[in-house]
Amino acid sequence: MELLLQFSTYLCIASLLLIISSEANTDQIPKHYVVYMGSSSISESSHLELLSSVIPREEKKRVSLIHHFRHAMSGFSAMLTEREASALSGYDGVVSVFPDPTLELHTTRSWDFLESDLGMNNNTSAHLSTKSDIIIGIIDTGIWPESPSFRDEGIGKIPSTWKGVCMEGPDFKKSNCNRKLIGARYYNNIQLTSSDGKNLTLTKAVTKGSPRDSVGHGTHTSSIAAGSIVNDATYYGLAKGTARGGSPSSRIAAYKTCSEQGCSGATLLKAIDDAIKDGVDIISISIGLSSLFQSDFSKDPIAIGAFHAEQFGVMVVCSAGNDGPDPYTVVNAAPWIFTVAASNIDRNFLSTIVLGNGKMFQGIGINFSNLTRSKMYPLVLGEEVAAKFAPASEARNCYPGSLDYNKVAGKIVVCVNDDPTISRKIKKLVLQDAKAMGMILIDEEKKDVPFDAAVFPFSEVTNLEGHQILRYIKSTKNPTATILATRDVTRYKPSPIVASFSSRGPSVLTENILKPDVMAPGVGILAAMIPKSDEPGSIPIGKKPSLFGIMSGTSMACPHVTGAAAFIKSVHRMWTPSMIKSALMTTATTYNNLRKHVTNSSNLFSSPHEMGVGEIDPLRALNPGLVFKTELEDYLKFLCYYGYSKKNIRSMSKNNFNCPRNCSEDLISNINYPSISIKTLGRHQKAKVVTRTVTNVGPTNSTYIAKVQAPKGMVIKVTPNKLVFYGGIQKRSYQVSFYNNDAQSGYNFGSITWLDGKHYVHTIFAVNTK
Ligand SMILES: *[C@@H]1O[C@H](CO)[C@@H](O)[C@H](O)[C@H]1NC(C)=O
Ligand SMILES: *[C@@H]1O[C@H](CO)[C@@H](O)[C@H](O)[C@H]1NC(C)=O
Ligand SMILES: *[C@@H]1O[C@H](CO)[C@@H](O)[C@H](O)[C@H]1NC(C)=O
Ligand SMILES: *[C@@H]1O[C@H](CO)[C@@H](O)[C@H](O)[C@H]1NC(C)=O
Ligand SMILES: *[C@@H]1O[C@H](CO)[C@@H](O)[C@H](O)[C@H]1NC(C)=O
Ligand SMILES: *[C@@H]1O[C@H](CO)[C@@H](O)[C@H](O)[C@H]1NC(C)=O
Ligand SMILES: *[C@@H]1O[C@H](CO)[C@@H](O)[C@H](O)[C@H]1NC(C)=O
Ligand SMILES: CC(=O)N[C@H]1CO[C@H](CO)[C@@H](O)[C@@H]1O
Repeated sequence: MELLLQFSTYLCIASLLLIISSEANTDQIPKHYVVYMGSSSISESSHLELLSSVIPREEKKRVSLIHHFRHAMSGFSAMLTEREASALSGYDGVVSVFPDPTLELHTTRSWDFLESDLGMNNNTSAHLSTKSDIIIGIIDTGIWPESPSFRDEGIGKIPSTWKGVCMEGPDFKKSNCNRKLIGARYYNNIQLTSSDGKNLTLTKAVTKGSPRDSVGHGTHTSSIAAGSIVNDATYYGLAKGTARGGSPSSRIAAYKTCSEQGCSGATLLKAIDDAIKDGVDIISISIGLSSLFQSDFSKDPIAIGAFHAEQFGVMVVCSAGNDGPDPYTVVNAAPWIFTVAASNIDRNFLSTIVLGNGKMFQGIGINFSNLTRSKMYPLVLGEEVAAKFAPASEARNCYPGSLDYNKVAGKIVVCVNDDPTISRKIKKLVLQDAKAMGMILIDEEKKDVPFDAAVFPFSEVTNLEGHQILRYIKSTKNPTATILATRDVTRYKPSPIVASFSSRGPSVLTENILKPDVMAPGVGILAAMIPKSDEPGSIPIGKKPSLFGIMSGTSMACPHVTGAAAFIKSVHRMWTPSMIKSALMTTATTYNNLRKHVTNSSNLFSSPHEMGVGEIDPLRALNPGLVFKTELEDYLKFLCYYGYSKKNIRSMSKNNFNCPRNCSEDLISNINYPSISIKTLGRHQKAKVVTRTVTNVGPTNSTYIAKVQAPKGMVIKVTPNKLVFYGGIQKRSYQVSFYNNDAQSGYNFGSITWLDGKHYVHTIFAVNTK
């Protein structure tokens, strides 16, 4: 949506300019472009020379770098016409040139959810006792430094490896940084100011910037990853408990690149470059391109930035996106990115509906309803209170303008959710505006994500319960109901389940890497919030704006994994990003708290395309036994197999890397990744053989035996199926052969687990059989 909005704004500007300057062609109007030049070390003046070689002399003003990427990677962004951009892309050393894309925050403001327990494991003693000098860079909407989650009591000196800054703004002072929030940067928005097509100049935003968060997203994600321990955190009495990040003693550096409207890709790339230079250990990005407009890796700022971060030993963790449950919606799917799907947790929020006949339904939602069981209110369907001339289909859905306010006042209205473009929040506002008493929403799809209706009585039920309520309404002359205040229930079963909104694999870019990688809590997460009071009715009467808020999205799942990775890194300082990723992947669980296989929100078996290899278990991940190291060479080979030109791959690698002679897309399955994906395997076709190498990080002398769980109709062999580590031997390789005898066509899933009696090293595979 945001992207579309951006596009149309741009078109508006563009057509305006056309009218003013009739000879200007759209492809001659300069736009913000990113020019990516790999790892080459080229000076600013050479970049400027490059620019002036394509920009006409009379438009010299445009020979200026908006962003200059010069630490971890090489390149710049500038205002270019389409023709100039295309000319530049042919130059030596230029890997790609692409228009600055707008990326989305992976949460939706209308989804204000609920749930607490930032802990991924109830046994938190291990997390809490660890001192951590790990620095987490959060690239997001900035930070609200006054939140109790960013206090620095009990936290040691600022790590000596920190080389960043605390930028000031009108509402942000150097003293807002401390030993917890050690750094903050912001980037000015780029604005086009011009009245003619030729003299388009650009000015940095007139208003002075600041790292302060005015959206809430960055404050929330930062506190999930590394918030300090805050006792008695609550959202107006709900989800009461201790709030804390996954690694409460890690440090936070905030990079503000986004506003509520989205994020400039060029700015994001600049922030990644800065964060690497500043000395962060892990970068957390709850942002991505829209799944509808995914670019190739060489034109995706997050993929480019993460590739170079990896070369500097900096891990990049990203959200998978909120475009589920359709397949092929996962974003941030490059193999050097840790891609996170979202699950619920074992807490839910029930809002009881009581009907006039005494029947009760446990709907889901957060509310501060002041209704009681002793008084009932008239109950109507949206279409029964439709405005004159409003189509019944719109009134059923409680669309804006479709209801007769006089008929709605004082009643509880039942609405359906046929069309997801009108959000729950809008329907609620319609009814609240009409002075309805409350709302019952029938919605199969989003019920797994509790909606925060604040003071308005609200409850959401499935189609099954909805039918019973409809039957009751039809069965009586004066149907009545009430909706009681929300209760939070813990130890909710089953959990985890895959959130319906979580984006699904496989990746549209390559099906030979399994994505998403893992799953973490992302539904109804209680974390730090900016205390806002601008929305009427969002705060219960007599209460102050809450310092904590409940949100859902893969945006919230991502920093859980960031915090877990920081926790592991604080114990295993020398582990590389791929070792930490492997440890979190091979120890993840595919079982829920009923000891059954994890399901999705339709109560069906959840596949690795929904949840990756499973829900993370950070305590187990401390001691994985064996790890898969994915090295730079693996990633460069990946690019060769994927089809990048040898010239571009050379630009991206520092040392002169040569692609293998034989490159084909199916060799991607062979890079040393902690999971296996095979895009196609024909029936009775020669067995597909994949090699993996494990590194022993457990006891020096150990023996592992492979246990295979094969899907029906497939023959899977592991050779050797016993790995012996002794003396100086740390690494062992093995091969897995996949043979399709008569497997059912489509994706088949299974696992190979290495066991030594103490550790299990669980690897998941996905094979698309034809
Ligand atoms: C953690 O487990 C203990 C019992 O082992 C229980 O008393 C406590 O309430 C649990 N805490 C949370 C936040 O679930
Ligand atoms: C919690 O974790 C610690 C350290 O991992 C362990 O020693 C302890 O037994 C655990 N306690 C519970 C209740 O699981
Ligand atoms: C562009 O701006 C310069 C001065 O900044 C002016 O002299 C020139 O006429 C302008 N060109 C057009 C096409 O308006
Ligand atoms: C749940 O998984 C099944 C397949 O196992 C799929 O058909 C269904 O669409 C999924 N539902 C959701 C909400 O993801
Ligand atoms: C509930 O509170 C609202 C104000 O938020 C008030 O207008 C209404 O009368 C109250 N309803 C009942 C039943 O107390
Ligand atoms: C190249 O790879 C293909 C498929 O991966 C394989 O069949 C072929 O034998 C290889 N050729 C050489 C020369 O290695
Ligand atoms: C490991 O095995 C070697 C013999 O292969 C033995 O010499 C050594 O003591 C063993 N080390 C441990 C820690 O058991
Ligand atoms: C979360 C929630 O709903 N809290 C309040 C709802 O309203 C009742 C009664 O007014 C309160 O007791 C709850 O604390």
